[in-house]
Amino acid sequence: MEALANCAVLNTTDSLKLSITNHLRFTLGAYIETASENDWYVATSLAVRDRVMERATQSRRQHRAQGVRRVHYLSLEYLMGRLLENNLRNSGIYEATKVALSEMGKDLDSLVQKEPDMGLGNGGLGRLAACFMDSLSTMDLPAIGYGIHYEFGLFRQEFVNGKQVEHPDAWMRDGSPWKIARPSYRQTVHLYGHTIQKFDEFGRPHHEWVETKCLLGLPWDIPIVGYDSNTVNVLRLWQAQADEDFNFKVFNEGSYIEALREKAIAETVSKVLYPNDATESGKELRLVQQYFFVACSLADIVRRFKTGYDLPWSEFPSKAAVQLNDTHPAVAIPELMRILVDEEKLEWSQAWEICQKTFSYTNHTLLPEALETWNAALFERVLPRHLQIIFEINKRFLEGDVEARWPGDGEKKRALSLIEETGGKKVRMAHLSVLGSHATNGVAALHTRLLCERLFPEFFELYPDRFLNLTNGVTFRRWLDVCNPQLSALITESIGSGWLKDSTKLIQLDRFADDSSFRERFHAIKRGHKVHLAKIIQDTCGVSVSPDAMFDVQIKRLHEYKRQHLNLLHIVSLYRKIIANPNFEMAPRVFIFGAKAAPGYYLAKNIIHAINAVASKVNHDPRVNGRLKVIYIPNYGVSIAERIIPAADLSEQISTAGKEASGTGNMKLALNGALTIGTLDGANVEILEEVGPENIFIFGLTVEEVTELYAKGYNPWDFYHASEDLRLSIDWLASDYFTGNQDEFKPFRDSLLSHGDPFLVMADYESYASCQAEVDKAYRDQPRWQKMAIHNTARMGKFSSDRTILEYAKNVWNLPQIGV
Ligand code: GLS
Repeated sequence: MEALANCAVLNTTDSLKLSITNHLRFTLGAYIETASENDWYVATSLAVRDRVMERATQSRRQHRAQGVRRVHYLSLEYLMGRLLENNLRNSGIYEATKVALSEMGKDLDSLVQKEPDMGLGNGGLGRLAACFMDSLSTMDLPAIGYGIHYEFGLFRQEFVNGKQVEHPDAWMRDGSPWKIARPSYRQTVHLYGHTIQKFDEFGRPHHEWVETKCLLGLPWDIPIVGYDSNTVNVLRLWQAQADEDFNFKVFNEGSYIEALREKAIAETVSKVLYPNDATESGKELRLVQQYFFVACSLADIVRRFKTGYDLPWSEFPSKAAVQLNDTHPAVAIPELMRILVDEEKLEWSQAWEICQKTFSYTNHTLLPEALETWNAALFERVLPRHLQIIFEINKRFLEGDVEARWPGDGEKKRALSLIEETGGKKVRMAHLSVLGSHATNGVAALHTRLLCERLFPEFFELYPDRFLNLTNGVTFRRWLDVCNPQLSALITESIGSGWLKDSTKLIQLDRFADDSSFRERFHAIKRGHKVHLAKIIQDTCGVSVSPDAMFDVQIKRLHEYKRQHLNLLHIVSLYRKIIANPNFEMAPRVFIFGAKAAPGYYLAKNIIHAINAVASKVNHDPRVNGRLKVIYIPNYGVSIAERIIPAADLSEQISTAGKEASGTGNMKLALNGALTIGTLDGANVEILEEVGPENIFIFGLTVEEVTELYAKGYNPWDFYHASEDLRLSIDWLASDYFTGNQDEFKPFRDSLLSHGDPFLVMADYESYASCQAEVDKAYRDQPRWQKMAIHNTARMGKFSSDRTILEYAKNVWNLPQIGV
């Protein structure tokens, strides 16, 4: 690989062998003969890391020397998965390392499995951040990712009698070879305390934040290796530590135990990731986490600006762009104002201009329950100065732009205010994010339209030019090259290399859909992955499934709006039909689920239990006779996704229209040749545009039809009475048949009937079931299905995160691509 020519000598098999054995002997103190598999994994990772670090240092130097603008990606979540194989393939030394290890009697593929997933995120939002980090390095963009070094990532899921049980995920109990401590860049963070007004010698007032508690932030750097590029950016994660000074005082007062208790409390700040996806939690610790990582990151950015350049503050935005990944880091806006006004003594208006030029904000959801608000009293206790600043921003905004545009209009002021006044004062973090940024984007075309029309209509009216769409994407390296190297090789053989870095080239594969020998090879690769997944299913679930059945996959967080229960009702209906008619004909299907529910989300957990209960009946019922299997793979995460996605035939993307901002699993599955059954929601709309209506299965109400239905008055009972199939399926599921207890799935049934069916499962059921019948017909015509699958892979070029990131770089950050 040309980009690595300068270190070619380091990348030979011999050099890698030497490096690995040196790490075994000198870093780990292990004998080659007796080293454990884990030792070999660590030594191999360190050998790779050595090669990568060299380039990380070079990248940093070059970025500094050229004085380029950098983007700083602030995200509370990064769902990285495993790093070794990705880093090997991205840096072009996978084959050499495989040979080096095999010459020493080791199998790289099994060492790779030793690495625990770095699961510092909940779902799509966190995985998107990880894909973006990959694309930023690959596209040679100067970037730093900032986040929290959680000691415990997303919980490990287990099923006990079909119910979800959560266990801690101690992902770095044994350390991690990929992270490097940077104690010289430690930061101090202040919290709590109160503010006082002081006056300078000219009688001008200013604010001081005093009697605070302090925390330290220790940065850990993880190198991010680009594909076929020399740029290595870093992901910098902050770990909370107690401030020694603070503890000393208590020590000196003689309370040793109390001092250590304070220390332990301080360190809980980076202890654990909040396990809610797309829901707000409102807990004090969460606010402290948000501020902690934001304050550390901004201090780091400001340090770099002050030490790297001798420039006035007005130039700050020309060196630093800061992207807010959802509202979670929105407290960065008042924090930068505090730094500029209170510490650097800038005029308010100048500071505000700098803020708006620096920040940009991505909205990831329209769900009302996910829009973060903070109780003002809580906010004031934790961050008293920041609340004052937010009030001041709000006052100037309402008296300025809003009054000028809508003089005397109290309604408009209420709608736009950063403070919600009903039911106790609350800070609206989304409004703060829009107002403090020069750009706000949605993550798919439909989502952005709804953002402008429904979520922020007044802001959109006031500042239309600040809104734009940037449709999500996924990295083709992890989601094709790493997880499906066989397909990656077939594509390269067919259309040449280059498509992994320029995804528009993938369309050249389209014509191979008509080539039967290509179709056979494409199909053989899919079948190979299905055989592999069948083995995993046998090992983890104890159920045998046929690789010739259709693998129908729904993998994503468990949430009512994603409608796993719609899928389940259809399964129950098939089960009933099979039992009622022993000759019922259908293509054999394996329904595969993977999903974690937030631990406090009662109904989601009830749905998990229902899926498992149906699975255990269906899988053991001889009357089913191989036509149906239901599998719930426990502990869904990045690594298991890498096994499921290449093996999927059908991709379930069945959210209620208007609820899924984008989805990214939909892109990964289609890229690997799965056909989508989906609603016109999120990025499905754009997938339809790309693949064409003949290569996708669309059903259900559109956003407009959903609105109409509600306007008319939605009554789920109407649908219950109108469809015998639906009625029998729901009632059977809620009976004692599946668990022996007729109350077990009452919450499930109630949510769909007496509680109003908020996500329109009943309304969409018939359309879904008949669309599934179309899917069945298509699968039974294998040549047709395989053509459709190839068209899906070939037409996914748009959904590379490289495209997304280049759009951010051009339309939001104004960043140049820098070859290192
Ligand atoms: C999410 C959305 O729910 C997804 O539709 C979206 O693909 C993802 C990335 O933009 O962001 N928002 C969220 O809070 N969690 C998500 O996965």
